[in-house]
Amino acid sequence: MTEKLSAETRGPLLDPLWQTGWEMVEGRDAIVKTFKFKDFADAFGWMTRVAIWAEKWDHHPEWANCYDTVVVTLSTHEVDGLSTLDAKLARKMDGL
Ligand code: HBI
Repeated sequence: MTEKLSAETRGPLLDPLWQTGWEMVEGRDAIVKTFKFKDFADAFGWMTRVAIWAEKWDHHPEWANCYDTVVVTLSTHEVDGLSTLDAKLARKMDGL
């Protein structure tokens, strides 16, 4: 069963993400980041690579793409907030 990150455990997991441009969503236990790419093809290619990991981990982003930009929000529906899966997928996205 996926657990919601507690106030005690979330620090070490989330702190590195603030350094790479992730932020908390106002009024929601979720994180958001805007990714910019060279063009649409690059943005879509990156989304495709992310999608493979999302399927593998059964954990999917909420995202919107406009040309060279992808705005990504991560949260875990099952716990209505952040879980380790969100931190894991965020780290993967930063590395792709
Ligand atoms: N993706 N972000 C997110 N949060 C979830 O809770 C989630 C998901 N993808 C698939 C998934 N849960 C399934 O495990 C459940 O819909 C059954």
